[in-house]
Amino acid sequence: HLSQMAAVGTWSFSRPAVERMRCMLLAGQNATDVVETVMAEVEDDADTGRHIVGRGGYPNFKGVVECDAAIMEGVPGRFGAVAALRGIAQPCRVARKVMEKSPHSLLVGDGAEAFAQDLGFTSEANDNMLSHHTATAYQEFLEKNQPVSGGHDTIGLIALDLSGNITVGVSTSGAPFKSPGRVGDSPLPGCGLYADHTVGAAAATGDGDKIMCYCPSFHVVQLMKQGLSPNEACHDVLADIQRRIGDDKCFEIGLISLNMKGEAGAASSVEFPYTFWNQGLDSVEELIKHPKS
Ligand code: SD4
Repeated sequence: HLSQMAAVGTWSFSRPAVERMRCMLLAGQNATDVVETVMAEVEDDADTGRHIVGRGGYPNFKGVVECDAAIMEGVPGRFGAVAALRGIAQPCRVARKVMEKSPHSLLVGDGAEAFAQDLGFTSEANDNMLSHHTATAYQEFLEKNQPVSGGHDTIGLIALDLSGNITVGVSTSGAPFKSPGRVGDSPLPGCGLYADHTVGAAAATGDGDKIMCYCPSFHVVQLMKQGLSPNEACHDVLADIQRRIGDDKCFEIGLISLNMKGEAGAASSVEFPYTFWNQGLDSVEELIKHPKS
């Protein structure tokens, strides 16, 4: 039985990434390779990630870039992640190695870097992890002690391949000028991402210090399991958070999801563009979620 292929990504800047995923899926590549390869390209490019992903992501308040990344397949137990990882330009590739080569599921900091080096990854000097933009922004931060605004460009990608495999990946350099050692929602299963091959997958972006308190990606997948569409599930999860903390007090959170039929959905407390393709579409679409839509 051949499934409907599909790909979804967070924010407008994921459009070329989802375009690449489309080509790779149509060429018969499997969902995990597609997510890892495309995500690694975004991570390694100091510009496409718009300053919150991998190389070219904002550093912590000591000026050091620390990345979180995770990958999860729909198959039970297939999860790997790294957090507060320094000096590695493609953290999602290390996350996949954690999933495949380590008895553990999440490695952090120095231990994650040592694991990566053992597997042949080269650690880079922090200067190579900064871009002109982020190095300048960090100097301004030191001078004015002003945080950057509007920095939500974490990449979340979900792919569904021809054989019906679903994989979700998330990668981020986290909150700009965060405390060293700070870990966000992105590498935490159920928070930044979740997948279940009987149902679908979901990913989150936004204020990770808050997002991780609600396990929204797990919740979205559970609601789809109960029969909700990807869109309904994302909306219900957001509405549940808003009900609990007060509509007007809601933090920034954007959710994307994809089910095994290749249908996508999203919901967000802020204006949230996301990009989507499935076999029924000639090209990748950009859709925009507004807080009340
Ligand atoms: C974090 N959730 O580390 C991430 C940040 C993010 O778009 O999504 N930015 O908190």
